[in-house]
Amino acid sequence: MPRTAPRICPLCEATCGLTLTIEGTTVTGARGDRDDVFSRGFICPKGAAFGAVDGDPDRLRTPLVRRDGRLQEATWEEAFETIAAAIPALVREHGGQSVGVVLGNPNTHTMAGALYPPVLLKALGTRNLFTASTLDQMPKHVSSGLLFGDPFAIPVPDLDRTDFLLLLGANPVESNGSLCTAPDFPGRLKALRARGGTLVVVDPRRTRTARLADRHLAPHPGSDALLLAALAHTLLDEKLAAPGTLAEQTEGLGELAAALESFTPEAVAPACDLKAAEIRVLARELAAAPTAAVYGRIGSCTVEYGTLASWLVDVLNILTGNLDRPGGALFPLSATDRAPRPPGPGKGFALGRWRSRVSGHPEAKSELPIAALAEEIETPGEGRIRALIAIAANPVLSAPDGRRLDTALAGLDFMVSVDPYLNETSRHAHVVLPPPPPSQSAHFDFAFNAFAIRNQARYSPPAIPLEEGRMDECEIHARLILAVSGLHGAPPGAVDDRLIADTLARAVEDSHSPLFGGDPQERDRLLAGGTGPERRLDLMLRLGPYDLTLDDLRNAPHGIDLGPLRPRLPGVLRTRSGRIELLPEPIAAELPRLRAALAERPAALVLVGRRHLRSNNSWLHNVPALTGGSNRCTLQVHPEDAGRLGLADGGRARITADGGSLEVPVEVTDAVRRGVVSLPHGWGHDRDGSRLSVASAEPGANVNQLLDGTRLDPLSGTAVLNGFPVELAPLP
Ligand SMILES: Nc1nc2c(c(=O)[nH]1)N[C@H]1C(S)=C(S)[C@@H](COP(=O)(O)OP(=O)(O)OC[C@H]3O[C@@H](n4cnc5c(=O)[nH]c(N)nc54)[C@H](O)[C@@H]3O)O[C@H]1N2
Ligand SMILES: Nc1nc2c(c(=O)[nH]1)N[C@H]1C(S)=C(S)[C@@H](COP(=O)(O)OP(=O)(O)OC[C@H]3O[C@@H](n4cnc5c(=O)[nH]c(N)nc54)[C@H](O)[C@@H]3O)O[C@H]1N2
Ligand code: SF4
Ligand SMILES: [Mo]
Repeated sequence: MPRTAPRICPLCEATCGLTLTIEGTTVTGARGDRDDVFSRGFICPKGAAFGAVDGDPDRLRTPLVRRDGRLQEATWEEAFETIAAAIPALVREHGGQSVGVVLGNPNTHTMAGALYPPVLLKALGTRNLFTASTLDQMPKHVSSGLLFGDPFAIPVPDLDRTDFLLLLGANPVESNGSLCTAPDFPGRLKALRARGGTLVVVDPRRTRTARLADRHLAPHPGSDALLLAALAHTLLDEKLAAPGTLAEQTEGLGELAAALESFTPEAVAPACDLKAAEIRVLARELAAAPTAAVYGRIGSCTVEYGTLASWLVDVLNILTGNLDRPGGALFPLSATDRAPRPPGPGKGFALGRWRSRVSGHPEAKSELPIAALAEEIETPGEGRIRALIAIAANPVLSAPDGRRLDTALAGLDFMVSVDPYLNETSRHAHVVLPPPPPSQSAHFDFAFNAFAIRNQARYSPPAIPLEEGRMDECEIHARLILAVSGLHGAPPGAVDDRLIADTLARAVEDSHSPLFGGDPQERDRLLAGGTGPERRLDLMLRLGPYDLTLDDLRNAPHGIDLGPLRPRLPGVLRTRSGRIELLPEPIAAELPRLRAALAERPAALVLVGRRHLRSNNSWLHNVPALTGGSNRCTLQVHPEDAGRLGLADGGRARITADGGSLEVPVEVTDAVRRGVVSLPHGWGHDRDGSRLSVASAEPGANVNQLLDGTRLDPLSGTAVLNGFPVELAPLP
């Protein structure tokens, strides 16, 4: 008899509640959970394919260990013994820096990825940390760090209540949203318009999101910072700025007008390829809306002025008085956030506390640019990365210049991959540790609840018991930490016990903590859950703002609603001044670079990316239900550009940029603007030694091979993945 079980979907940031149908130990179906307090039954084609993703026959079932140069099946004991024999010795001889750590996107979709990597980094004592953030949202962390003193204090648009949404460089109808967790984002955009609100989309492509909008502006890629600066300039110049009570909490308001002086609509119009008049109209509409939110994502982050654009998004939210008010952009308060404490000055946020060894890139949020990983492995000298631990990461496809990284990874002394697939990256490992499929893992959204448009908490226990021979991903991480620390063989629960004891010891001493004053051992005995990670989740909930426990979540399988977002200023601020720092020094120092862009002539042809509804970065191309149809790796070219260059729809072209050239199929479409071509990322599954039988049959081309890793947003170290110049030529 089939049974059902709830499971939060881990396939994108929307975190929809699913109802899985299970026969024996197989997921045979998935539908939206109508009772889920947040997603209310919404599901997309990826969630509907949960069973196929979960049951992909190419998923690894056992660890792999390299013997005689070949990866072969091994026991867990052998796998961890191999790690224990390699890493501690390297650290002893060459120091912790000799081990690099790469963390990929799915870490934000697993409990293990939230709970253990910080412990691993501490155990190794390495500063060589590289993550998908420097291919993604690092500019937003940096701007929030500078403005609010906390890189995780990222305001999210109040989608369900706003009157006006200005959305830049995001296509939530296909991506389902990012840094704005909102199940059924498309439905919420339609509802915004249905209640009389306005949606303006800024994107060089006429996306499915742009098609829902009242207005679509298609500027030249990479020019968002200029456009946003001109909007802010207009608000100040036309005396439309109305920060309201935010003014008292903000430093630097008075200096802003001078800092943005050059960025008049007329001055930015040529570089943006927009009309000055339409920029002025937009600024006036933004100011006139009863409530409004400005929101920027990938297309405003992974660009040349990503940090400035991210900063300007919140400058506009502040100037219009919309930051921290219902209908504007608010700070969520998740169930595992620290319980609020009295406002006051904090430690602030510093950039560039250390630099990368080879190119001297400044750290941001304790990370180095992933675009610089290959050179840190290849370049000889003290501090070279000799071993790598990659967890849920496929940088050979997701980061610039995969061919160079391929060669670098092949030259490592030792590499571990925690990954369910043998793919472009993990094929270089000496040990591959495969996590179980998501149906066999418990789930809680540590990351995305902190970016959700409604406060809520949901927990999914494993829908299916762990299969014989499998190891829970939390246990894999804990054992990995023990193995690299020279403690191989100790019980994995020791890692959690130690953390719980430390946290409790601090909490009982902290007068602002909900657990202040008790006896740590007694508190420890209260923690529910059979496993270390469950006990840690329980502790975080008890230390959180809502007086919740894990048992509360267990007793509410469809989640607990914690209400709409509420104003949180000044409590969220951790700046040294205890106020919003509107014009921080690193930003002011970047503005001359943006000013210089006013005079630059845009390249004749630049490339931008795109996402398909049935994709997820590099790792869902192996699921037949999610491939084919329009989900193909084609180069979209505007008809006029195609005509000028002699390209035909369905033909092939050679595309060339800094990092190399690719042969790609051409799709002629006016969905991209003139002077812009679009190629999706995550393709290029044509490398030997991987086990991706479906994906390798239709490999596609790796767009990141067009980059050489030198184009970065300087403050955040984020790779410029959008708006870089390319050349195109037809192929016979
Ligand atoms: N040109 C271009 N490049 C881009 C982007 C772009 O827009 N344009 N987008 C960038 C962005 S936003 C991101 S986030 C990065 C993503 O970059 P990465 O994180 O490097 O890549 P992913 O494809 O998300 O997958 C990472 C790996 O996680 C594995 N995995 C899947 N599920 C699990 C699990 O439960 N546990 C573990 N341990 N592993 C798992 C997959 O098999 C895969 O090997 O790509 C970036 N690259
Ligand atoms: N289906 C699907 N969903 C996903 C993913 C996936 O791969 N597939 N990946 C997930 C991940 S890791 C992330 S980070 C999120 C990302 O979520 P989104 O930010 O919504 O990502 P994209 O769909 O890439 O949208 C970026 C848009 O920016 C536009 N753009 C490019 N350059 C510029 C520019 O200079 N200015 C402006 N204004 N726009 C520009 C592109 O045309 C594109 O439409 O999606 C997540 N969800
Ligand atoms: S929108 Fe995202 S979370 Fe929801 S079902 Fe689709 S992939 Fe899963
Ligand atoms: Mo991402």
